[in-house]
Amino acid sequence: MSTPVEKWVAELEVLCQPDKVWWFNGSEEEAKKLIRIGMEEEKLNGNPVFTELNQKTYPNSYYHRSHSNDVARTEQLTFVCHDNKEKTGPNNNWMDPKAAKEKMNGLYKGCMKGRTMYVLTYMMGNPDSPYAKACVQVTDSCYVAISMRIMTRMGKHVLDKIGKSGNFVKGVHSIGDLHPERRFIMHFPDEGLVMSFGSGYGGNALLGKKCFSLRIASWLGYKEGWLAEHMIVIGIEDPKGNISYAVAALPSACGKTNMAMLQSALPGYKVWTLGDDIAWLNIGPDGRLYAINPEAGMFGVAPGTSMKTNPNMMRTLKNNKFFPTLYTNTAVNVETDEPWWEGHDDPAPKNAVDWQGRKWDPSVKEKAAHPNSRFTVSVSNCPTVSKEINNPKGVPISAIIFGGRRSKLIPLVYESHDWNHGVFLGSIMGSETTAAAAHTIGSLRRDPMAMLPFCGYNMGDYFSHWMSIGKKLKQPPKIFFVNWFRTDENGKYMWPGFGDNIRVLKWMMERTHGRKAAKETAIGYVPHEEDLDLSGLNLPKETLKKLFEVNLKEWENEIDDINAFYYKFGDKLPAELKKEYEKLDKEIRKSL
Ligand code: SAT
Ligand code: MN
Repeated sequence: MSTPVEKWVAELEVLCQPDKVWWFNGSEEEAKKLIRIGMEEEKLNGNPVFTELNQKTYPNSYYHRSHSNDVARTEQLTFVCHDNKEKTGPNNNWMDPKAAKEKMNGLYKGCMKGRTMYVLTYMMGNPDSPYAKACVQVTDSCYVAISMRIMTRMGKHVLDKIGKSGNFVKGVHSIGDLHPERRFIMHFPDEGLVMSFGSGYGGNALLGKKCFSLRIASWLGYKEGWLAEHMIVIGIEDPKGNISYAVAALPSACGKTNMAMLQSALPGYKVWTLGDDIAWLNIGPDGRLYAINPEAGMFGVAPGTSMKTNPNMMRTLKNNKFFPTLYTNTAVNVETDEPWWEGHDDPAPKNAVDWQGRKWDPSVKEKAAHPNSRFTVSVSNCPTVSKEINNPKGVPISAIIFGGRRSKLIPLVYESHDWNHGVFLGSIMGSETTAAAAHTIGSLRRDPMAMLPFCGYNMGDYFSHWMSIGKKLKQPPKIFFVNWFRTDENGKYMWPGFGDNIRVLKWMMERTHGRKAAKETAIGYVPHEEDLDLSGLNLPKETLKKLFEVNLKEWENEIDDINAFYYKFGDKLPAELKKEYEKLDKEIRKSL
């Protein structure tokens, strides 16, 4: 008698018609074999899938070049297929589930002829955690298979967990012919199923990541009473050795990864890394909020990463505990076989190939590395990895941090009045676009909780769900908002950022332990100037004052913009959020 997993895989074998089926056991030996296959047999675009990097300076590291049209998530081809459009919400593309499946099955028919179907059995979360979920993904890409080994907890033991229950999240992936018009990522939340075709890129193809751990998981959380969030998880240690835990959601290009591995500028303080992208938040038996990071690896943006911006990431990349580390679409120095990217500590190589394999030297105008080039590395290679990373219960959360990139208006840090007001702050989160995002520079994009592309159901219902979680918590975390990017009248950043952000984290921790008072304003609690630890930092009093300034007279446009944004959610917008909006609106109108 075959098990539910075997039955499901057998059906896919008939549909996709691979030459071979390879069930992964998750061992290092197997990963080494697969890397060999990627170097010697499997091809992408006529090139080997992997090439070896300098094993002396970058041990266990391999290079992968994607198809040049396959370098990022494709939101316009990503669908959330609930049985009706309203459940999916204005924040997602919708397709009728039956039509979506027919479309995908058509694409999958015979798509693995001449290829191997890799069967990956893995857990999101520590298998011993009550919050972990068992998953199975099939793929015909050895790059995807190896990436999943880094990003998840993979192995045959997962099959024992699933047993006869048939309780597992399913992922079907084929790289297809990489034609951008035949590239689809379909989610079926009620079935716990993701179908992906035509891309090998992280968020499109590593189905345990954004597809399952955010889109599908957020729906499971809605039904089961927990939250799947686009958040880092960190521990903040004080000089006495007490560690408090926080989660943070920041839009892209706001230093999220740097914060996850922050190197403290304050002596005696230390940040421990638990997660750099995704957090699952559950209410523990004691009524507190607990976080686990369902992932086991980091899929980080390479350009801009250096000893100056993120020393702990650079150290992680040189560590060789876990096999392997991958580099995708960076440049390569052909004299040293080392990866390189814009913003790297090493000077630009004189003799390199760029991310598309073309000869490159510093006189070439185009960038050597793709702006979204990435490394894929196990979190266990990180020198600041928390000893709680595998704690099945997760870590108790004292603070939730939202943030954005705002040149004006928003103080360096402030604290919400209470849970509902904190959810309001998350819901109006927004960031001014940078050159990296292909939008007008400086325009404001609202991205509630940094979840807009990742919430697997109607975002109005999602806001209500946040409200209901708050009601169930006995000791809700405090909610903060940060903005490292406020500028002065000359357009210069007023706050040094990076390792100095520990000063802000320190203030938050003092607030959560009731050790510091704060100034009440219409937008929330702002620190008293003397309460931010500026020791060793030469910051003029005047600057600090401006960093904390709240000038309601300047908020008229902001509140109108929030109103327009909220309008999109129609009747689904919870009454609690409307109330928070109206309170702030009244204060602003009063000040004008
Ligand atoms: O979605 S990924 O995690 O692959 C990266 C991204 O945010 O685009
Ligand atoms: Mn992310």
